[in-house]
Amino acid sequence: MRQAGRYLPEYRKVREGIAFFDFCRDVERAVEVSLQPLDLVGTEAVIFFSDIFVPIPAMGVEVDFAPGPVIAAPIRSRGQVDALTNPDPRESVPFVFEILRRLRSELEGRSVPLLGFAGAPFTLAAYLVEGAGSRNFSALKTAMHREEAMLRALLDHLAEGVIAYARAQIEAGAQAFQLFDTWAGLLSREEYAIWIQPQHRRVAEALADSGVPTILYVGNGAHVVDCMADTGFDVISLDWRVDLGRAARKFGDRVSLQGNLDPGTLAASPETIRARVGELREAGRSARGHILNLGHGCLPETPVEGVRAFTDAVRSLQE
Ligand code: 1CP
Repeated sequence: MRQAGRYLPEYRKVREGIAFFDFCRDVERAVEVSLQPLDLVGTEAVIFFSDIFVPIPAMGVEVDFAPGPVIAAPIRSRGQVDALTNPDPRESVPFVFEILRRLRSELEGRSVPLLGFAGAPFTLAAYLVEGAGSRNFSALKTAMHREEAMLRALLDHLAEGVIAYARAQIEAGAQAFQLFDTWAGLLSREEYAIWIQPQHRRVAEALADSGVPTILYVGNGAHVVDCMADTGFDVISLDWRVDLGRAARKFGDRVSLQGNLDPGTLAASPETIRARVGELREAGRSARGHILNLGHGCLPETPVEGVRAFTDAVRSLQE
């Protein structure tokens, strides 16, 4: 969960004086910051440095970062959706696959898995319709009721793009694939089942023969954990609002779990962090598999020593 980034001084140094999208396209720098968390905080997997918006400009949407994504012309009409394209990502964002290939060769012999990722159709659509991040995404919710066909067409277009992008990442060496649906928890259970679950099923089904494990993250999704478990993803990644032990007992025979320490807890003492990690480990025991992780990404103000205390605690429990 957001392993690289502003909480690391070493990241900020490489990031200096370069626009975010140029950084994502710079293979050397992207490989360097992807590997930083391995050596600096002791993670046991690497996620390639990029952002969920990297493949979006090639669809015909102007995106900037300030510091979160900002869309020059928010998508509100069917005509705008129909004008979107879905080019082969291997041609439109070739640097992404170069970064993955380079990381695989760097990681050879270190037994460290490399994760690919993409933004889920709903989360991408949330920004594309709203125009930027938002507390309640009211333009998106308005579109759900007043521009239903437009929003459906947009989600379908994005799902097709996500599937092609995931496949190309796996071809380039990604050994697991995580779909981030950060904003899916904004919807009620009923609306989630209508708007979001079918898209998750579609992505899981398309990747079922890819040979790599698939992971689904939903932010603020404590009310839809059963829906997440019923999509075909191999692992469901939960935020800290979910009772991990309960999820493990109810769904742990069907799916593996990932999570779910509140990243805010990384400000606590090493003893507190270790105790919380121990509790999470016990809670996850009854699931067929459990990846100890945070429940969302590190924040810029996250203390590096807290992240280290987390990985140290996880490692000591494995011994
Ligand atoms: O200024 C900076 O240095 C940029 C900060 C930053 C970073 C480090 C952004 C802008 N994106 C990223 C990297 C990133 N984003 C990764 C790389 C892997 C890693 O280092 O762990 C990944 C997987 C993402 C995914 C992402 N971007 C998501 C989904 C996961 C999540 O965190 O919920 C979302 C919603 C985004 C949008 C985004 N990109 C950047 C920001 C600040 C945001 C959030 C904006 C908002 O709050 O609406």
